[in-house]
Amino acid sequence: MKRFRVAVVMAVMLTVALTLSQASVQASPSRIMTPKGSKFRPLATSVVTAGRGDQTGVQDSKTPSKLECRVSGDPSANVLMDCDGLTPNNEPNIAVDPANPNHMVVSSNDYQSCCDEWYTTFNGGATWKTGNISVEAPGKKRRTGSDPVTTFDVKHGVVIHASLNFQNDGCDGDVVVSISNDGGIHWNTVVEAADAGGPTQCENNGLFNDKEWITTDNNPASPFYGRTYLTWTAFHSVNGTTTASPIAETHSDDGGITWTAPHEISGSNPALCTFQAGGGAAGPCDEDQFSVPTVAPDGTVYVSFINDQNMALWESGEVFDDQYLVVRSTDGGQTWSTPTMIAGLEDGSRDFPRNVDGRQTLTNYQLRAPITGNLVADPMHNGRLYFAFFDNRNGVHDVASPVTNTDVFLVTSNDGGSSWSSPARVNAADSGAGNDQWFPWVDVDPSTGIVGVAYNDRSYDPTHDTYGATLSESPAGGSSFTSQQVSTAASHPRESVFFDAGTAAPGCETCARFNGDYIGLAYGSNGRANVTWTDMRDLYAPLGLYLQFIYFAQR
Ligand SMILES: [Ca+2]
Ligand SMILES: [Ca+2]
Ligand SMILES: [Ca+2]
Repeated sequence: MKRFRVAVVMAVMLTVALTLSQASVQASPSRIMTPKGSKFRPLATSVVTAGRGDQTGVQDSKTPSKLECRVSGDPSANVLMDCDGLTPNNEPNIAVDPANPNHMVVSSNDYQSCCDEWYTTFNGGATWKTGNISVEAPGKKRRTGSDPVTTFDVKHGVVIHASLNFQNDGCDGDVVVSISNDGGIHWNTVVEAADAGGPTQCENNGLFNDKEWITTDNNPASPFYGRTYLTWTAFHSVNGTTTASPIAETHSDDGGITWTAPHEISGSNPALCTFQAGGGAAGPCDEDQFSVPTVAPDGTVYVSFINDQNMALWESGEVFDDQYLVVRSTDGGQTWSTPTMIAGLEDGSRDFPRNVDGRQTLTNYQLRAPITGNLVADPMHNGRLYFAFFDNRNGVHDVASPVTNTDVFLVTSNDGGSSWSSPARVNAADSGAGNDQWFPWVDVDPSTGIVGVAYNDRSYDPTHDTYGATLSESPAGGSSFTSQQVSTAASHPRESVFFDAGTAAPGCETCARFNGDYIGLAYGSNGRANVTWTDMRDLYAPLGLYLQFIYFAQR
């Protein structure tokens, strides 16, 4: 689902700018925290009536998951993953079985079902079975699933898929998991890992859990082997005002069936979390979003998350440049360190254009483009961490009308997140309005330590109207990258069947406002990079516009 704090900026920046112009930067500006308008708008699906492939699906006799269809293709080129119909799939995540690199599970948002889509291969991506997942137990209120993420738990022999299930009125947002005992073909009804308190708890009033991520400690030498960690954002609101959004954590030692009581882990740091909504002393780092956990070989757990409270990062006349923070646990998630800063971002109130929904976007696009960076622990070096992100530091920023030339950056820590390198640009040097690289995902080859970053890339088109997918790789350490184009055709987000911006965006009426908030990359033990992304190459001829599907490639 994903609420983004940046969406509130437009509503309050005038007030805050006035405050800043009248007071020193050190003074705490007042901010009225309002709901983020986070719901996905209904899709314009009525124009699409013709399906393709096997849309009927087979309700499984043993479990409530549904097998819809099969796809095949050449992973050394590109594989179209969707065969369930014309409605969009986006926001793909990919997980590789640590014990078998040819066994992988991809998941995505699925607009043809209540919930998420699963895609499972046992032959390195040449053929996939795919279907619907995140189904509620009989008798429970049907809810919408979103925010797909999947992990392999080698010790317990299961695949665990996490999603956010909520009611369509924005209430009862619970973090749930679906468990598969056969490698990702049949999935059970969901287990509630974090209960937001029932239907009376809504995103605008009460506790609403959002944007979870999941990972498993699969190292047999770790003291916490077989423990699965789940983190998310706990949005607390009172009568439409968000009061806090700390990161919460729970973990499971039985393959996802039972979970510990959730607790907050984002902590406090008076030097880094200076802005406090409604006043109060600097300290609590509780305005957070988009947490990602990762586990080092020694069992140390690290969690990164974005935070907007560091006023030292805000240039004169603007607010809410974000920072990424990290916390760590050396006792299996029982206690957590004070947060330290990974990197400061150029993504404040005057750094990006806004789309028709008030979301941060890219020049000449309407796609919402939040800074969803991820953290990964090097599986070969305890204490070495990589973090990938993008921002507009190389574009026109800190002005009333920003122009994007976003780049992807990597930072490295060799001391468990206490200190970080300066950002190294991952993509090739470029210039020009709209020459954007965004939505990076970083992973490490467990056989060599090579670090790779996959991302969306507008450099392949001289007009930057279309985008492709790129994989950049560096030797261990992440200091010098070589890049290759992974996508074999251009994506057309300015000519989209779905999520169109409409007349509110003159000249960009058919521009898509949404194609997910991240893409996926995962290395297998065979040293192969597995990339999956939201692709918009497929033309829907009756409208002359393009569809939105998941694609896969192996390099
Ligand atoms: Ca489906
Ligand atoms: Ca800025
Ligand atoms: Ca760029």
